Amino acid sequence: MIDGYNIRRRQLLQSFVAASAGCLTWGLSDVARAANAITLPFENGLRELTTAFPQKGEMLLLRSRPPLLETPFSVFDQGIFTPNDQFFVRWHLAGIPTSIDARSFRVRIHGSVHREVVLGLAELTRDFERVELAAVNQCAGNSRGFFNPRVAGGEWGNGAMGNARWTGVRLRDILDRAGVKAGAVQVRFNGADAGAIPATPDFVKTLGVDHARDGEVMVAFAMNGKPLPLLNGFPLRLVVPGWYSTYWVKMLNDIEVIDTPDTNFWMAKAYQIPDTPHANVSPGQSGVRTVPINRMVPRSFITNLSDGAVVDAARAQTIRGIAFGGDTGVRAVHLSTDNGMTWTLAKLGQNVGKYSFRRWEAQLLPRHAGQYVLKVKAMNDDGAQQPDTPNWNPGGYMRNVVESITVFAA
Ligand SMILES: Nc1nc2c(c(=O)[nH]1)N[C@H]1C(S)=C(S)[C@@H](COP(=O)(O)O)O[C@H]1N2
Ligand SMILES: [Mo]
Repeated sequence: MIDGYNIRRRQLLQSFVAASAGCLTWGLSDVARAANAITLPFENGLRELTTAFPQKGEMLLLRSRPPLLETPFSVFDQGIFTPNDQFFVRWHLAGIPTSIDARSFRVRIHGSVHREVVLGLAELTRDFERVELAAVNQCAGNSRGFFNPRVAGGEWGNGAMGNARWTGVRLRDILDRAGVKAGAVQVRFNGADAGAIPATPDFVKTLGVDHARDGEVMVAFAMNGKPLPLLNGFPLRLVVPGWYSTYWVKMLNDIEVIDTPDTNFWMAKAYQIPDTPHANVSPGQSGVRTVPINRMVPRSFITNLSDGAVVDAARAQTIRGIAFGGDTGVRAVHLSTDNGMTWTLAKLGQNVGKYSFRRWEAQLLPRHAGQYVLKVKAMNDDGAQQPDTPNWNPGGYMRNVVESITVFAA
């Protein structure tokens, strides 16, 4: 199904070693002052383009340490898989290992289990069935910069997302090796990163036991057929298809089965959304019950034209882009070229799995010179559609309003 994609174990292990051999360092001083910059269309949207980060090509710089790097939007026009070297990067804590020794790296499975298990990369790639799936990894705060009124947090444009083919082993198989005890309720994941000071709560995330054992949640060791870049979680990360990437714990070295619900900061305080339809509240509204963020919602984007583009009024143009369904597949994408008055069904590209980006394309037939407001709207396999008006919440989470750009036919 996925063409020519079959990494052999030996190659994989060799590339692990190669990837971990060099000591990868970066820091404020290493970040070259690039001449290039991009202005995102909101207040304080000027972003330097940087190539100063290890294993990364040109990225929009939001913050150096810990790094926040956004994918330049033009990358999404090139295909449905986001190249590893331009895949966005987001870390919360300053203490990120700058090198990992693939030979000695271990992940420990412990807690409410019958036997503690410690696995190296050799065992993981040898003793478990290998699985593979295409899935979108999207930050809960993707597009936060567009929130109005503005909210605190990483002021991302639309590039805090990416789609990759993930290869790894089922979390269920690993948990079964340890034997989850009856009465266990959740599974907690921790990576090799740490805060700069002990008072900073360690970044840990939790899933319910049934979700963790659903056979789709994966411990991935490869991304688009190659070891994960260090900044995307080398050598192992959790992949939680259909859920926001806050759960996709990177540099995963600790899996703990727990028998009481987790109350740590990153579950109980951070990444909480209003328990309202579409996580939507009015600015200033108080007393709203919140829940941990969870499933993604559908989105779609035009990728071959940007706002303000000039197109040829004398001929039909192909408009194309990407869509994803969130926690299920894309059922339909509609394009409007008259500011939402009428809609036409777009043609969908190849379906490589329900959690993946999917291509769409449609025609613009300018009948006269002038302005055209283009809108694109996706519906997922559960019938959920993008809303016509933006949702709002204090965390700046889950934006998925119908996107709109204006082009000029001349
Ligand atoms: N260990 C660790 N894993 C982490 C995080 C982190 O700070 N530390 N951040 C999470 C969040 S909020 C996001 S958006 C994704 C980003 O994944 P990426 O950097 O591979 O794009 O990593 C997730 N996994
Ligand atoms: Mo995130």
